[in-house]
Amino acid sequence: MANAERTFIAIKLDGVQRGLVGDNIKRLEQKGFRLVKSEELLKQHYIDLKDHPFYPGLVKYMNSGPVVAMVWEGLNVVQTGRLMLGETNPAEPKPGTIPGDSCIQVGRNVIHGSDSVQSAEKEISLWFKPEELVDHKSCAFDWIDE
Ligand code: DAT
Ligand code: MG
Repeated sequence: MANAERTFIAIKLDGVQRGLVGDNIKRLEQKGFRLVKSEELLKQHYIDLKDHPFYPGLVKYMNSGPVVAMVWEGLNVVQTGRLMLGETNPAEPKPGTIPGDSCIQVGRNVIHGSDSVQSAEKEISLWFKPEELVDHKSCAFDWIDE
């Protein structure tokens, strides 16, 4: 590919603390730079669906480009995250949910969230080494949680 120079970019702790992660990524996307980091873990990630006819297509699609993998934390984050993510199938849209507002195809539903605390634990350990997960207290914590 032409213009394939690459750089490493990290949003630093003050950017994280100040809630500027999304805005900084948005600026790079808007400029037209391409996100490169790719993970080859998708077969394993979706292994429970291996008997479904859509499994090979799902893995192929998920492996065809970079994925932004994150771990988020907070009160009831698994269940509330799933509510924000809405139905798996965006043909049954719930306006206000992420897929409900951004997609039309079940196989192109933009965002994944673990469906239980147990699968979250499994998925987090598949995608990240324990030492990559930094325990820190956000400066906003006391204004959000108690
Ligand atoms: P979820 O992602 O809501 O946990 P899932 O685990 O059943 O749902 O499915 C995982 C992904 O597989 C889903 O995000 C998109 C794809 N998928 C599910 N059902 C599908 C179908 N009937 N046809 C094509 N892709 C499907
Ligand atoms: Mg699932």
